[in-house]
Amino acid sequence: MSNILDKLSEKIAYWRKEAHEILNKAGEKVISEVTISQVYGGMRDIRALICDTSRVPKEEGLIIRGRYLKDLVDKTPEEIYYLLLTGELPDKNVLENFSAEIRKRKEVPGYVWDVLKAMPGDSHPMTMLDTALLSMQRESVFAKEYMGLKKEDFWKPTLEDALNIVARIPAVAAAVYRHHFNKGEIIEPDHEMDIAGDYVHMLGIETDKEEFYNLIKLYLVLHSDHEGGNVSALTTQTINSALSDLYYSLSGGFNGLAGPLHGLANQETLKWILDLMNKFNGTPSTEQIRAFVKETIDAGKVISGYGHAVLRVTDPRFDAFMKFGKKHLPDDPVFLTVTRLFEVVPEELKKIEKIKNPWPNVDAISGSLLYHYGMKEFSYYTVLFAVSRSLGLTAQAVVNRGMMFPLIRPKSVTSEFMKRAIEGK
Ligand code: HAX
Repeated sequence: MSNILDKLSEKIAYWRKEAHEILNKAGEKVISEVTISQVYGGMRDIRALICDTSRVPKEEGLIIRGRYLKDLVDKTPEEIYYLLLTGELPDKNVLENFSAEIRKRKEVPGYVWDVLKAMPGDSHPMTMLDTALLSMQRESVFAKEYMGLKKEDFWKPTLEDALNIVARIPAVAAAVYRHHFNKGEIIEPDHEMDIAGDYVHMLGIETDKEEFYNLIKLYLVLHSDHEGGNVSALTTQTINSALSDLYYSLSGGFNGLAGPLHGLANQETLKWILDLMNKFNGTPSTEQIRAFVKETIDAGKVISGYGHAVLRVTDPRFDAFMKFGKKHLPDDPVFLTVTRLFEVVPEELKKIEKIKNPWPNVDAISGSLLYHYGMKEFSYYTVLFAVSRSLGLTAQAVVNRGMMFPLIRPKSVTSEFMKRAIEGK
């Protein structure tokens, strides 16, 4: 795997030098203060992590390695993964070499299928994906090699694990789909296909294959990364900082992604939309939507797919999916409901003072597109998200080990400490 190894060796040497200079020049400079509200409030906006794979300015949304999403929507997951890892988009030759590197690692160990088949049929698809991933921990190159390595080289076996996971996770995820939803035998990977094409092939859904391929490709690109502070990224990197290998770390991140306030929101959103459509026998009117939103809020629930911990505008990933929907499925009733919700929900959420962001996030729309192409089992949607997010989370870990970042270990304080802090003691 000399090409990506050589490229990263060069990049990591440069990034280390850059960090060294920053620390030498301004190590004591204050960049973020911490208020008591932030400590009680989920540490929002405290700048306390480095993540160079992507950033999410609150008024702009996802920017991957300095590039806006609008300039990346036509790329493949392989191109995006190379960009996340190295900071550069590959040219044709580099891409071919990198894609071949991934293709040759596709074979999933046979025992993974046994693990999946042994699980109760009603286990959530995310539990199945996660268990399958964790069962492969014995394959970790990092776990086997780190004892004999210097810290400077920890990123190399981490890269091995990262490439192996990214190459295999679509097959595992497709197997979860076929097994959990009784779709028949698992479909073997095709070693000639790219990540998105093979995933579509292994899911085995009867649909317009070309359009579904384009949707899955876009899906994998849009969900690939979202800086370092979200639940799954922070969890993955915290676990990885203890030198737990990427199988352990990513599995921890996936468990966070499986929460309804994070990645599970795509499942919850589609369920809510279908309930809404069932209640009103089809695409609801504006007034019916207003009533349903009120009913949901009054029941103490959130409107899934709306709001964000960082964003204060419509998520550009939502915009990218909207463009896809308008082009390919403008008359689909579920998609039409999503577009109508977009006209009404922000207005309603703006009326609730405590909600900081009334705008849709990516989960407000992704499910409606999958539903159109025949992936109607919405409890599967977070698995798709996880396949995509594996790109960013593993890239972050490779970079973090390359940078030799230490164990993540912030300080907690007691309520007693807070009381005394208020009194100025
Ligand atoms: N519907 C109803 N209430 C909402 C809301 C929504 N869509 N968004 C925020 N609120 C509420 C919060 O629950 C909170 O209420 P309490 O003070 O009573 O607890 C209050 O408004 C303030 O929240 P906030 O500061 O605006 O938002 P947070 O940073 O606390 O939370 C969330 C961000 C994404 C968790 C939140 O907006 C939410 O629950 N949205 C719905 C779930 C969702 O779509 N999650 C996916 C987010 C994107 C993602 O990670 N994808 O993986």
